[in-house]
Amino acid sequence: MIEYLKNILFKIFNFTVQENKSTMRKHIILFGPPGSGKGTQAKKLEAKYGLVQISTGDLFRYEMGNDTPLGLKAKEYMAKGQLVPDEVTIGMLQNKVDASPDAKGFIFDGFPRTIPQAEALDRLLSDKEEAVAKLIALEVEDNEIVTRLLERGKTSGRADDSNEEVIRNRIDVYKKETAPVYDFYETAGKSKAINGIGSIEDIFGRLSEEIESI
Ligand code: B4P
Repeated sequence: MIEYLKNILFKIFNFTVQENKSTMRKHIILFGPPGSGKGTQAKKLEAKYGLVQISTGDLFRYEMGNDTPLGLKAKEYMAKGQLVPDEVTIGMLQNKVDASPDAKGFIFDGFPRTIPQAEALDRLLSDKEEAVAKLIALEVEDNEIVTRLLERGKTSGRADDSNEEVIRNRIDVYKKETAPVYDFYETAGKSKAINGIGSIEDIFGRLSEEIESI
């Protein structure tokens, strides 16, 4: 009899856990230095897992392409390899999240890039009784980044990819202002670094493993 009751309780508990796991939205932060492949991988993950990619870099480039007031403001900073101010970035992000209430989850690509952005993201999600599930960082060394971005600069027309000094400044800004975001989520046991060197498919495989382990 006791064995029977234990079995029933186990089944109910297990069902509840599975149910929660399948209905909870998965929010992933794709992290790493400029040119580490966040945008490249986020698009592939979006297609595989049905998550919605939010790239703050792409959002700014869209605004710049349309010469909006936001775009004109972002242009000043991006062309020098600096970060766009937090208040501008956070407001834009909030609008984008609110515009996709039915998403299965988000892949935040290039956000958060500062501790205040991370705190704002946590607040925004906790207002919805949700949270970041995992931060996955792509590790790539400086010289590889410079090579990749100068190569992309030949065809992208992006001012921030066109000279080595600006690219090195972006790497410095990453180390000073963005890298602490890794530690911020590490204290909650949510950060994981993976090797960002190799073929795009190999890196995609490493990322998929991390996402499926959540
Ligand atoms: P972003 O647009 O976010 O992007 P990124 O740092 O240039 O590159 P990403 O890591 O996405 O690399 P990608 O896949 O493209 O930022 C641009 C600027 O926007 C920032 O400097 C900042 O001014 C502003 N900004 C954005 N978000 C902000 C925020 N939250 N707060 C404040 N300011 C913000 O790959 C790069 C290249 O490498 C590509 O050419 C790709 O083909 C190649 N590549 C990718 N994977 C490869 C691999 N495995 N091997 C070889 N090459 C590879």
